[in-house]
Amino acid sequence: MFPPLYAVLDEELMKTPAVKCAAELVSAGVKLIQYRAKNLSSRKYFENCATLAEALATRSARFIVNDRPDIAAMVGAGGVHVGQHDLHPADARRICGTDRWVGVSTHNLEQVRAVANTPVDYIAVGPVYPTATKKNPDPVVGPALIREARKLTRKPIVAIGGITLERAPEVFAAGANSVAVIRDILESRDPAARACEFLAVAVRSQVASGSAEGKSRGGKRNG
Ligand code: TZP
Ligand code: MG
Repeated sequence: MFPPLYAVLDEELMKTPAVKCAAELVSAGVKLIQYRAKNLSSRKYFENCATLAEALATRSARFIVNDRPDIAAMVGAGGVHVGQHDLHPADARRICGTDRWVGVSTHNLEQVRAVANTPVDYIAVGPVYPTATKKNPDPVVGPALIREARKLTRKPIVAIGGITLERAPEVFAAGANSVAVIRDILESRDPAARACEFLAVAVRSQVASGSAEGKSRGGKRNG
């Protein structure tokens, strides 16, 4: 099963040190964690990624490095996430090998189609809703693009951009396998408790939609 919650640790929005924040989220049951830092030097980004990779190595979560396949490979991370302006997923794959995940951001159906038959491990689609987190975001795509993407690919789809606990059921119902969340978790008073709530919403949504994930948990198909 693809992890239904993808917690993204943005360096500028974390209220506790990254390693502590990551450890708390993993203890809450989060299985997929990305580190994102847009304003650090390459050297500092590498150092922080190395520290996080080491801290998470013995944990049950996969650690994804944003933007930089080279750093993901060097620190022994569990994967890399590339956008439309980063290295092409095929080149990220050459650097990261087959054991690490390569995920890619898409913002329209054409971009989804372009990666649907390439060896990426998941396709992120967004921004689904307005977001203040990403600088110069692409236009909001709404859950409609998740529905269209779902028809195009069986690869895991990760919804991103403005995802809140309240909006999560709608994107799972549209066909997302997972929600990537920054602000709603990091800015809450208790990020680990908030993550738990997301995980509970994911289970309820997947059972309600009769997805494979829901059925593997013993849920019944709805109609
Ligand atoms: N890519 C598309 S939207 C976004 C990224 C990195 C930011 C998502 O952050 P938030 O705070 O969950 O809206
Ligand atoms: Mg990027």
